[in-house]
Amino acid sequence: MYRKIVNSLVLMTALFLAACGGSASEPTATPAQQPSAQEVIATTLDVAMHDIYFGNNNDNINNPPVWTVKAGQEMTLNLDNQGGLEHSWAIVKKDAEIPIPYLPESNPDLLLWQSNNVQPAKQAAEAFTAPTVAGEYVVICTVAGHYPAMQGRLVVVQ
Ligand SMILES: [Cu+2]
Repeated sequence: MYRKIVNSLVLMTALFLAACGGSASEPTATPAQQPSAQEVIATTLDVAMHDIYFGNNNDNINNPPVWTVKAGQEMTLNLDNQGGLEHSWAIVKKDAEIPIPYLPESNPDLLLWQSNNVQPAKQAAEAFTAPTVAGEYVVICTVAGHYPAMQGRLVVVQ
């Protein structure tokens, strides 16, 4: 009799654990990692440059790389030119119309800020101040003809 009760308790415990185990497995599944705003907003931007696109993929027109910064933040821009051509990184004024192809000498007023040109296979670090007005800004390479193939987005948050 005693053994039967013990067996029943063992069975019930096993069933209970099995049931709990089934439901407990869901919370342990990897949750979607939503980075907090503080994790996203850095004071340093690392930008890879290629011929002729920013970032890792040659699809800047359809899928421009996005860099998020805080309005008015003093930023360090680390440019890594992995290409065989010179490249730059320039912030276009909000809602400005960018001619295609972009020619640097013809439209200097379009830009809020631009880096110096980085020579092939060279790196450069520059400082700039993020725009003070929140919003999305187009970033372009100002070397003649590289825009629109070479572009990104600077998202400025308050
Ligand atoms: Cu370029």
